[in-house]
Amino acid sequence: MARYENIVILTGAGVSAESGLGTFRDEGGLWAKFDPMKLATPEAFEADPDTVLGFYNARRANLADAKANAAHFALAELEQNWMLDGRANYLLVTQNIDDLHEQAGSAGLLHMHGELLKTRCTRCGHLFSDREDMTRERPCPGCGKAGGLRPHVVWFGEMPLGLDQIYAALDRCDLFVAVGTSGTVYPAAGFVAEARRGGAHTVELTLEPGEISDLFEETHYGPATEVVPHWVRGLG
Ligand code: BV8
Repeated sequence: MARYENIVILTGAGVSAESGLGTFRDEGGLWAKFDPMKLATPEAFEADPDTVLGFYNARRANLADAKANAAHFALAELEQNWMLDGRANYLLVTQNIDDLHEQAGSAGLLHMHGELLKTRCTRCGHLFSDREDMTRERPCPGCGKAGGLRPHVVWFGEMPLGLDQIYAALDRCDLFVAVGTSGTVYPAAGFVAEARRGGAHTVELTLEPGEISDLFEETHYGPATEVVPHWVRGLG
């Protein structure tokens, strides 16, 4: 097994599925019940803030008793070993807005679609950790005004976070691993092609083949809590 120096890992909802958090496109997934175009867009928030805030308040409450699973812990362990071995770079990019990677101890972590446990004020920009319900009546702890609170998440049509850092990491990586993502949302779904352009070895660890699976040189299918720890243990 080659010795890799620069790894980028991209995770999606599948890594949190066995922690009880819904995925988006699987049977009974979140988007099967709610139409994302009605809820996860700035237009939806503008048109019906109470419904959009209610959707995120429900997901925030659901997150309260969710626990990191063996896949999250395996990725945190990989990071520790990677740095202890003196390898150059480790970056974990997650599309997920939950805090399960943090619970497992991941440090080199970038939430490209934002974080459900953070609230932002659209009036003053104040960004703060928050587990309470967001309502139009609740005043912002920063400016004191009500009516401006929204979840610190990236909606469809909004610019994902950290793209400069992500593309720089993709350009230099020699190992790219996608875990539990269907490869349907861009620009995240385009990262594997970017990594291949830079000559990286590409690995997909997910339940079943998705839209971008044929772009991966190595694939392992099955539940993340089995496939991810097994793959991490086998890594040279
Ligand atoms: C943007 C946060 C401008 C909110 C989310 C081309 C280029 C650029 C943009 C576009 C483009 N084409 C279309 C677009 C627009 C759009 C887009 O991609 N639309 C799609 C629907 C076609 N993209 C955007 O709007 C993005 N912004 O484009 O800005 C721009 C342009 C160019 C360059 C830069 C910027 C913003 C997208 C972010 C939207 N916000 N979430 C919230 O969570 O409410 S997206 C949402 O879906 C999630 O965050 C997640 O990231 C995303 C994808 O879902 P997955 O994580 O993959 O989950 P999914 O359910 O789909 O799949 C689960 C997988 O797990 C499956 O493979 C399943 O098999 C597997 N699985 C299930 N169980 C298990 C398992 N695996 C292992 N173990 C298990 N037990």
